[in-house]
Amino acid sequence: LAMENALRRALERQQFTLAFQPMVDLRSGHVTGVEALLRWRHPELGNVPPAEFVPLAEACGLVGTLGEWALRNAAFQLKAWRDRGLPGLTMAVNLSAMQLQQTQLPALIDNVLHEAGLAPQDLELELTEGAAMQDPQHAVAVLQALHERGLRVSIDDFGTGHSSLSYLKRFRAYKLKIDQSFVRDISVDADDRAIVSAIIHMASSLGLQTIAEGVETEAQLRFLRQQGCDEAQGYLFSRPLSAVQLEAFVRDLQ
Ligand code: G
Ligand code: G
Ligand code: MN
Ligand code: NA
Repeated sequence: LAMENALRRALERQQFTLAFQPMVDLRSGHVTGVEALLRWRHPELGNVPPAEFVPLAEACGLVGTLGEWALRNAAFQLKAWRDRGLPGLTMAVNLSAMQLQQTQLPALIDNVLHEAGLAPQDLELELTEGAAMQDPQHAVAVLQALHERGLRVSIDDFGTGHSSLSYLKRFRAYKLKIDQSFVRDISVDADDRAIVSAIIHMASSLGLQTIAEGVETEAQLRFLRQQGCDEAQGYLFSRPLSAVQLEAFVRDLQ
């Protein structure tokens, strides 16, 4: 209950912010989009990481409110960048397993897009493979409904969540985000190279896009390019940035 009150207060007192990490196209070198990452700046506790507060929000039933806040703010930030002349970015927003259980989720997303004046293709919804596989039958139904609305779903932390090829197809996924645990050691570990290569080639055969997460070195980037990975995200390009920093980062690259 104490934590529930702290989370409610944090929402009221605007202690939550979003950070934005660029996603880079490996052929053109252009920033294609950003991932919105929730941040909680608590006056006494300092920066509380999402790995701690998202599970708390789920446990006390506030993850719907928090998820809606993140979705709405991310959408309006993208609109603001467009109005300031930043072209062509997509906005990726993380969904938690519990948001998938909310029957009003597709309608909520419709409303937010409408209010922000965005099209479905402007948004990417990231769902971890593990969250999708908690109740895969239900996930198939929700992801189908989102797909019918023209929304793109990325399977996050891919390779850690035990999905099967048949589910990948039924999830109607648009993109696989290769988990950073496989990317970290591709320069030194032949098994990780084999796993990453297999994911990229399988995705390509299935008509899915690929993005590698946690790319930190030129050597990792070279291997990913050789294998035909579409996009990358990681400290090599940029850490998660404030809205102002992100805009400057994109303009510098143009
Ligand atoms: O940068 P970072 O430590 O913040 O991200 C840690 C994890 O928190 C990531 O796995 C990310 O998916 C998750 N996360 C960040 N923002 C959100 C959000 O808005 N909703 C949900 N459900 N998870 C988020
Ligand atoms: O949603 P997801 O689990 O993908 O969130 C990405 C997490 O990985 C965030 O915590 C983000 O800050 C972190 N991250 C992003 N780029 C890098 C990177 O290059 N290296 C490492 N170690 N972490 C990263
Ligand atoms: Mn993510
Ligand atoms: Na991830």
